Amino acid sequence: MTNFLSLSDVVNLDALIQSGIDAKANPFADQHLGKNKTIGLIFFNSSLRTRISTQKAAQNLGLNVITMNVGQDSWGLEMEDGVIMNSDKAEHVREAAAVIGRYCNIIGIRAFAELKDRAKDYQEQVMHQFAKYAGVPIVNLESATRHPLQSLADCITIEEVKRQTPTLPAKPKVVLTWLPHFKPLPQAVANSFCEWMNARAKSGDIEFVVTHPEGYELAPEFVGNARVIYNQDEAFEGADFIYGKNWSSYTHYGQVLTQDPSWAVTMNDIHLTNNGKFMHCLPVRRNLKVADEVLDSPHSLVIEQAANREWSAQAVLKEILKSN
Ligand code: AN0
Ligand code: CP
Repeated sequence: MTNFLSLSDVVNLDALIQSGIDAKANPFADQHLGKNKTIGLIFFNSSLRTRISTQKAAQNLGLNVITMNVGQDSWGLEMEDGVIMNSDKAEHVREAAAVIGRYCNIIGIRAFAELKDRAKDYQEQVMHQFAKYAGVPIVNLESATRHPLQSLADCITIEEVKRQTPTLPAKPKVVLTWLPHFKPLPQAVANSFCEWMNARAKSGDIEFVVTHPEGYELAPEFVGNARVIYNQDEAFEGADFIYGKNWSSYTHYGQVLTQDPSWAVTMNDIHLTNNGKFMHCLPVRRNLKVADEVLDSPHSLVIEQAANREWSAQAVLKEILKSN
């Protein structure tokens, strides 16, 4: 593996999931791989889980870790080529990426969608500019359109529950549901979850359904062959896993079209499922998107899911270190 920008960088998904599960059982088995090497974690946006879990995974592999918040710790970075740099951005990504690439053997980058210009966000300029000019492997810590380390942790979490729960059907039903929120959020987590769950559905591991209000259709390249049901109750029937996430509209780009509270997940929703588990990438706003009674019940997997971010990062960094 050179870069980890999306699912397309993964050669064998089953093996990568298993590598994460193995890392959890034996975190320090590969400490030699990162010895005397350095990873730089570059954040254009806030983070709790991604920052700490990736740092921890890197340290488990023997890597040195440097973390930087762009614009706060460093200069603001210009991404556009050929512009006169007379804005508030004092440094160009061409120099910044090249320089960080001289200090670091791997670079992780978090850069959310701006949610203003759809074509621009979906071009993934920040990831591509860093990949072009850094000269070292790039890891996506959530980009404008994807959050693959989250999706890998989600796959690990579902796989673990499958192995621990013999009563689950051979192909558990996984439902991605939109949740209400007053602020426009990126589509990245939902896009990636669709991408990775469609792959799991294709290999016969799960059945995958997406539910959201009209107007919240995700980009067709991410929805793929998933079944889309606009009625949330109908979608939840017999579900084994409910994955909640808010995203802003893709078609009316970046807009909040509804805040309908009936889309929040409560125990009434869980009762429609097959004793289903609730998943969310976090951070989650309690009682706006999901009720306390769900998050505080044995149905919730959110803490285990966040814990698995360490093992998803470790599986990916191990692959990169082995092949570079
Ligand atoms: C971000 C998002 O929706 O993309 C990060 C989630 C991991 N969430 C918020 O901004 C609240
Ligand atoms: N799930 C996730 O990526 O969380 P952070 O934004 O806190 O990193």
